[in-house]
Amino acid sequence: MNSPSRTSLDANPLIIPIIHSSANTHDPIFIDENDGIHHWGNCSIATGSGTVEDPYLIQDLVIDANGAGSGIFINNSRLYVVIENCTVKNAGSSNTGGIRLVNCANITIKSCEISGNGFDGIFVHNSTNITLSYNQIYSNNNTGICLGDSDFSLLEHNRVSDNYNTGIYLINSDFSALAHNKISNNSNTGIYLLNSDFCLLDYNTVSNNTGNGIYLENSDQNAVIMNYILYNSEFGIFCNFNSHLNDFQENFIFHNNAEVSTQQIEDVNSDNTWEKNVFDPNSDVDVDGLTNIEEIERFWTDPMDSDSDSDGYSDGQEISAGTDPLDANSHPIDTRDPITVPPGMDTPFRNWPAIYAGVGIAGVVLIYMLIKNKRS
Ligand SMILES: [Ca+2]
Ligand SMILES: [Ca+2]
Ligand SMILES: [Ca+2]
Repeated sequence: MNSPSRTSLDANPLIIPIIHSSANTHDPIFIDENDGIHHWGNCSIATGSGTVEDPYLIQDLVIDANGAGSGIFINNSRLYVVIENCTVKNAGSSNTGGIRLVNCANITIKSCEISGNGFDGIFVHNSTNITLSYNQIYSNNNTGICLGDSDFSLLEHNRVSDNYNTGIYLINSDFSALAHNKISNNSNTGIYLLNSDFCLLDYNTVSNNTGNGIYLENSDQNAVIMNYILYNSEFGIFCNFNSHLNDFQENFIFHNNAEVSTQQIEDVNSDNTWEKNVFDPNSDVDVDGLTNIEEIERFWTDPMDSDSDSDGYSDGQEISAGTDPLDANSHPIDTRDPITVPPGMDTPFRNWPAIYAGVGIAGVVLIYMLIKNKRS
């Protein structure tokens, strides 16, 4: 196998999946379960019955809102709904979303392309148990994803880029999990938590945003772990006043705030925990022969794991040999010198993505709190 030729953080396919092309154009969709006309039972485009086993399904549509209202607006719905593989564009310019959810629960939006809308890409208000995954949300005129007064949401593997305000904005939204999202080139903060507590942010890449990478204001007891925070114009992480008992661990925070100073973080409080964060792009934390920045930016290997694909050969050995450090079936032919993983590189947090499905967001947050209490 040829040596990987990977040079762009933006192109990393580990973070962004391929979105299927959509085909069928459709008018904007409005659902209101409290409305005698616009309830799910009258929505001819949706299949399913709204149960967990058979959710209402809106699929494979191209929706152009023609500059007014939202592309898909769901109001007062607690039935189970999946919106999948839709393209939504050109929503109006005030309090709209490409997709807007108000007073909703149990809705999943996945693998949708949401761009060129006049306000937020996805706008969720006063809702719970909302899942946003594998969406591409870009070039919207305000925030990419805005959650207001919405607890217990899961945002994973979304690409949120080139929006004209903050990338992901949580307001009064507790117990939410943001994992494996790529948040880049937005014209304000990457991830902004305002009055939002007990959230988990892990394995996100937050890069090249115009403001701070991650900003916490009046937000307590959040966990910010194993994120890559790079090339943001202001601080990598800014923990503003009245943000207490937050936990910042094992984040890689490089090349932020370059125009002002080399200071990567700002925390005006004294009771937040900062442990094992990495600020040197050119060190080699996992001792595999590749620098942190090479692993993150060029080879997309795990800078905390010397053998990213667990095939017995270190990432550095594989790059030198021209094999793929992200494919266990590709490794050097010579098996005489397998590496051992340096002790202390594993942490309980590394397994969290795998247990989301098993225990849900509340379970993950609970486990985190138990670990934290045990350690303190
Ligand atoms: Ca390394
Ligand atoms: Ca390997
Ligand atoms: Ca390999």
